[in-house]
Amino acid sequence: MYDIIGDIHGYASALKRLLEKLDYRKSDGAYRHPDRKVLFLGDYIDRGPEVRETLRLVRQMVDAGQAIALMGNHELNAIFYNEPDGRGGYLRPHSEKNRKQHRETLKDFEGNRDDYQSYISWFKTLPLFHETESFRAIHACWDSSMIDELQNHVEGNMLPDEDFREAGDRNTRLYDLLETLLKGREVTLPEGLSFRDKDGHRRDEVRVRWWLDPQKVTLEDWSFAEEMEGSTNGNFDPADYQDGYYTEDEKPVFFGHYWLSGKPELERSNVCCLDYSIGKGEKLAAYRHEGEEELVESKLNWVEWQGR
Ligand SMILES: [Mn+2]
Repeated sequence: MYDIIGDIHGYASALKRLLEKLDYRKSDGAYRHPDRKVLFLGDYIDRGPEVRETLRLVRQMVDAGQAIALMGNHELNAIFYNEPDGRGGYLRPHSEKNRKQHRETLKDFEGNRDDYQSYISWFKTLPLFHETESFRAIHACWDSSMIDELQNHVEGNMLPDEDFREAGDRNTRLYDLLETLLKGREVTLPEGLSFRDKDGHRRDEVRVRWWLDPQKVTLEDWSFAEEMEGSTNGNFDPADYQDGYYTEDEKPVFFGHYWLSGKPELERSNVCCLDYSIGKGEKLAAYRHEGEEELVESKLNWVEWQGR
């Protein structure tokens, strides 16, 4: 049985407090529980001050057989940031924006280049998703048909080393698959509508709640954009979005990624997002799963940020 833990983003001290709250204790070099294991949902790095300590702790648990650590989009970005593109640059360009996103990680590894490179190699071994009899887990978006497609590439839910170059090429299907599964499903807004993202950039591609039926919700409820700008004659026509969604009768699914705020709660009895924005000074959340098909809010646990 698993305790499933959301995005950590370099806040090792919060992770230790959460593990202790869940009755894990450190022995023989790793946190352990007498009869449970942890499933981490990815995004261990960037943002927080203790990236290296977070990675050490998570990897120790994985190496000791006490945890599974999935890949998040930040780990994938870090792989691409370090992977030569064959033309003198990198698959993820070292632009100001990309350097800024990775800054806290680079800073924490300053003077420890070998250690940094060893984690980059380790990231390549992280599984992209996990499924058991009783639940599913992925960093951002469970799309069954895309996961079926990904099965042609993966071995043991991991991408083979030699496929990362293809995965970092925007012109490949593999890139699209990882983009959706690890960064979430996005749709283009109807003409005339846009929104501003958290960095103030105007955008018309918006993340959507992929577990809701677009035929039955408003555009405001479906999308993650807080405030729309502009107007449209065409309005929102759900008939334009027939891609399917994660239905009420599927297995419980756990994911992180969406920077939720406030008191942790379930999205639905089979849908649980565990990213409660510790990376922005809020909470680190977990769900104690005991095999149930209907998730219950009383099994959510969390710790508050306590300052640096
Ligand atoms: Mn993420």
